[in-house]
Amino acid sequence: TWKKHIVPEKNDPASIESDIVHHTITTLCRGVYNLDKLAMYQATAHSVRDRLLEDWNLTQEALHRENPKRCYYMSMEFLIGRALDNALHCLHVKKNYNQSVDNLGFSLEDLLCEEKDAALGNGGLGRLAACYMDSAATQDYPTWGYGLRYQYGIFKQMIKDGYQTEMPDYWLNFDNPWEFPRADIRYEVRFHGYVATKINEKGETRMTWEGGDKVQAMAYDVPIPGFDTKGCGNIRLWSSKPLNTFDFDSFNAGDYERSVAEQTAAQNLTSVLYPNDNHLVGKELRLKQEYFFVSASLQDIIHRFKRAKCPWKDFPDKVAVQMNDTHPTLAVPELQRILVDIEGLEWDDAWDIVTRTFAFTNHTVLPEALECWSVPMMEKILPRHMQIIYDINLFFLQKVEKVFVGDRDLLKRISIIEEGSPQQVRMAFLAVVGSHTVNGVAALHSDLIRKHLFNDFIKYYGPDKFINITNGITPRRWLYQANPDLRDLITTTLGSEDWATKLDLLKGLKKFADDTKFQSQWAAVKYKNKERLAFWIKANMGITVNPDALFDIQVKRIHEYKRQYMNILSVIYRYQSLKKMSAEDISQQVPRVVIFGGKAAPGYYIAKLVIKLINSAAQVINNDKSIQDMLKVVFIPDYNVSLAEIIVPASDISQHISTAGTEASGTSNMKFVLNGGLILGTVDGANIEIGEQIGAENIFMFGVLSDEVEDIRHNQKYHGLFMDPSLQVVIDSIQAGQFGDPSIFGPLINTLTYGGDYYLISVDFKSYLQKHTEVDETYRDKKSWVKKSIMCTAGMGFFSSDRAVCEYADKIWKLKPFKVEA
Ligand code: 26R
Repeated sequence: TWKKHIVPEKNDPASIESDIVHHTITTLCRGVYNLDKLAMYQATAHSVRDRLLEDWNLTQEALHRENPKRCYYMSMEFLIGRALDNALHCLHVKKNYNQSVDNLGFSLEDLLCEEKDAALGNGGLGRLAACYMDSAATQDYPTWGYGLRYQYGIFKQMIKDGYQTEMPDYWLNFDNPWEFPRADIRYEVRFHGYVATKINEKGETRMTWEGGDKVQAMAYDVPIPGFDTKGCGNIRLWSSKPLNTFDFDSFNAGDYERSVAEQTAAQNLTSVLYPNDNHLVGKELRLKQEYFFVSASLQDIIHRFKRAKCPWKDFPDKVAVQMNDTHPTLAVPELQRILVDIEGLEWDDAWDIVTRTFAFTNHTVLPEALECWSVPMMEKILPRHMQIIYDINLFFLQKVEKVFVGDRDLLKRISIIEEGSPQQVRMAFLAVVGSHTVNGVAALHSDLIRKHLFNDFIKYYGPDKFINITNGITPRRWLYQANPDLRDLITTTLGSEDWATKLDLLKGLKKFADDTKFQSQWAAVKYKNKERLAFWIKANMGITVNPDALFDIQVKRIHEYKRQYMNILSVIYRYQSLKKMSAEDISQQVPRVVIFGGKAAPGYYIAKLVIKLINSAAQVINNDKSIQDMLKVVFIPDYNVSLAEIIVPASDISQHISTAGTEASGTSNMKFVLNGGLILGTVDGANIEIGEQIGAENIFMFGVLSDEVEDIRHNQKYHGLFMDPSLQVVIDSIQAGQFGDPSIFGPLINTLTYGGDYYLISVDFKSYLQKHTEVDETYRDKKSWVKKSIMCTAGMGFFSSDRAVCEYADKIWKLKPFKVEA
């Protein structure tokens, strides 16, 4: 049929070669004689994308025809990274592409690096969304992502004089082959205006939202290839455009410039991803982004639902919506508004539909990260929603009050509206009330939100509404693609590559853990990955690191609760210890390379000082000949998904050392262990479950437990701090100017002393140093280390995002796979 005319059917190297040349001439309009790498990447990407199209169309047509229940994953962030390598693996055409690109005089691995990361996320939450889209597509779940098409992703980080500076990430500068603009899919989104009453066709009085300003949302589709399946998923991203109407009022007033300015403002709505991770800065533009996102997505979902002409009460049988944290929570009052004001349903019938549709995932317990919006701001921008939220709250509190008669304190605590001036809307509470299920992202985290954040809600709803789904990561990107040598070794050893979609099969490696030959193959792979990272560091930073040293890595957003500060303090302690040793003793030490990476929110002063301290310490330590290269410190700039793919396979140890109870889950911990790296970590987040899966003997854990933290903080407040002497020595050396002008670090040091050491660095410091010693001693015994490394990978089956997505589908979405036949 017609498809045959456009879809490439042959995947032999010669056919691929001619497809690439074809795109060079047609899509790029360039001659083959003056091609640079970027152009060659683009032609290659277009030819790969052609091969995805058939799957995408097949899947979407079949879904349209059969109309099964679907799930929509609503997320303000998708931290996807690069697409080309992933697509090549999913389609199983990488070998042949290698050959074709080679024939054309380029190297495929070089071309892959030409692609800009799609960095539409801050960190954990955004990357999780990307992993879940991969797993949903691979397992044929009819799931779409909805998000925003920011023109600027997370900023580029540069280090100048040891300090972080930020540069805009204008990632759409060149053509992006991985998105399809859908000029025909547009919706109007309103802001401001006023609420009026009207009489509808049934003669009932209804509210109506009128006036205000409108902008347009246009859809861009990003195909998400599944691995080993014809099925192909989709993320629909919205971009704001000016409404193509003419503002006659402005025109009549002769104010042409103002008309244009308004159009520009409309476009700016989706310009930039807010770079704050775990810290709310209640900006009006951010609230507008959230509503724009929710409004466009719901209009699209409802448009699709209506095509099948089902009655409204069936909506929850056709549609499940997962809210990735509270950022999409305005979807709750928005759906209620559409059903009551526009579709004419009764309040209770509408509310029943709403609460059977939505579910909500909480990703953080940090109080400063919980979204609250001021009522006056909300009233101004979304007047009708504010009324609906008040009504939702009123009906909810009335029901609570029936069960807990006269408990004023409870009502005050549980209210969606927080009293104060101004009043605030607690988005997490609105999300709980508007959802049928709420989940945390690791066992400990889910326990903690049941015990604290949502405890009052359990009194009313009972415990079943609050469940745990431990996070997962996609083994395709994070092992199969990022670690080709380990992939091949595992595949040969297990006899097939089925583990890539059934990660539990990795446990088959356990029986080789004592096999000397396998151990040395395993160690050789790790060594090669460390060489690859060492090469990158040399080439990009000019620092020489020795792959024989123990690679000790901490890469994640820079935040006080993640305690990169404690890490660098311990590095300085190690440095001081080396300085006290004789040359002979120094030569007997285990050499270490300590690697940091991560971005600080641009307004997060203390986090930026941590980066400066790391770089200042590195400067001194790396240039001190007397320690015989036994210690090196590297801060890798601009940590992102693509860099993670090089860094993760190269760790001996990675650090996940948050104050107990503060890291909801962590997912990079899973990535490192999957690649045979050991963890040095606190009893927090998913570290705990990782330890249970791989065995306590294969993980280095230390520090106080989460249920001790409150008491310790209380004691510190009333009885003062106990500063560990080893920590005091380190602080003294900073204050003595050993790492440059000490006045720079004053505010940072104050967080330990005058700040009351909120994150308990001085409390955990001693046991942290002890664990470091244990790590060194264990590393000396290469054989037992390799065995641990093998046992790490072998025990990680549980942490596949395939398992996590299955749990969401079974327990929350009530969703079945929908297989597309070839
Ligand atoms: C609203 C704004 C201030 C904001 C708050 C928090 C923006 C972004 C965030 C990011 C948070 C929610 C986040 O990324 N949390 C991380 O989610 C991961 C995936 O579940 C967890 O692994 C990780 O522990 C958690 O910090």
